[in-house]
Amino acid sequence: MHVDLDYFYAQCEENKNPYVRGKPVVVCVYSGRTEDSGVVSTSNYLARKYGVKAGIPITRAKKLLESSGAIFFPMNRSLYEQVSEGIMEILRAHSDAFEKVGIDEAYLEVSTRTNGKFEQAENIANEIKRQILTQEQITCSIGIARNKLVAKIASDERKPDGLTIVKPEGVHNFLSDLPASRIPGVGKKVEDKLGQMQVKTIAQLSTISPPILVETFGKTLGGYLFQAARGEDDEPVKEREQPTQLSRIATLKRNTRELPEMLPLLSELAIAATAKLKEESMTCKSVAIIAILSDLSIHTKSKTLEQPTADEKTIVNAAHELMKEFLESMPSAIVRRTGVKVSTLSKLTGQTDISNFLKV
Ligand code: DCP
Ligand code: CA
Ligand code: CA
Repeated sequence: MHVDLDYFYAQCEENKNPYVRGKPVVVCVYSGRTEDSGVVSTSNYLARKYGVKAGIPITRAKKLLESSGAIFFPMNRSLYEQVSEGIMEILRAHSDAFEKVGIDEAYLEVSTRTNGKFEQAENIANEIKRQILTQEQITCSIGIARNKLVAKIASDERKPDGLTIVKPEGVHNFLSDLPASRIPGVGKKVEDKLGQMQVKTIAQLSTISPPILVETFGKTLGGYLFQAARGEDDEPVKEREQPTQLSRIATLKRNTRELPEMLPLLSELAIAATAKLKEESMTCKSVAIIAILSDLSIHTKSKTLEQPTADEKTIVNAAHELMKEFLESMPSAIVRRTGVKVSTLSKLTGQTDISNFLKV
């Protein structure tokens, strides 16, 4: 089963700001250079009717939506991460094995709990939809098939709030007329090359011989396209391994050893590392700062916390303290890049822990 949340960031904004319902909604990544510079992260389906979609410049979106009453939001990643986390818990509970593949999608192995019966998988899918809607007011689209590839293509077939079941005997029919670009990994570049070979649909792709695919796309991609055109895929649903540490690194505006000059960036990195920690439902027991000096030498300084935490303030303060100590211990250090690393991670499990954790 592949589950993908519908117009995810925009749907989160609709829920948080109910007054926007019925209007085009656009979530923007402002670059900060001029007032409207930046790109669209995503938009709701109404905005998409005007041609506004992920990746287009904000200025273009504003023109397309002129006098439509559209509402523009800056990206609020921590909100979306919180909503996502609640949903992933629901999905995990309905799976034999669970693989999150992004903030808004996941694969669920359900073969064991359904005895391989598609009817039972359909029941699970409907139950998942109901729970996500009740708990997080979010709609999703689900694809069910005998492998990840076909399930993923199926989840994209009827959006929003779709459920598409492709039984093994139906794979060939399902795929045939779809454009080759519906195959995951087939972007603009591959699509263009296929176009030059007169290949538009998946059925047409399946007529191209392996040597030609390999010659055109290389061994890996060529081999993948050959199998994908036939709906073949034997990748297992992989439980993702838990990370043991997380870090965020960035370059300072200019080389410096002035603490006040570094603190804003250091705080930002600590906050980003904490956000990731929360996304993974984890805590850390150690915090470290990373300093890459003007001579490109790399230094770290770490400390162990009194107790495991995912508290932003604690982690930011620890990073500040460590950088202060580092600069004092290295009187000649001129810092070029800086980072924050959290380690000794552990997983928070159980519903009560997670809800407590969200209040932190
Ligand atoms: N995203 C982004 N920039 C992109 C694509 C996506 O910031 N170029 C973000 C915003 C999306 C989220 O990732 O809400 C999930 O991406 P999807 O491709 O699944 O798109 P949506 O969920 O927005 O829409 P759909 O209903 O088509 O799945
Ligand atoms: Ca989505
Ligand atoms: Ca997605």
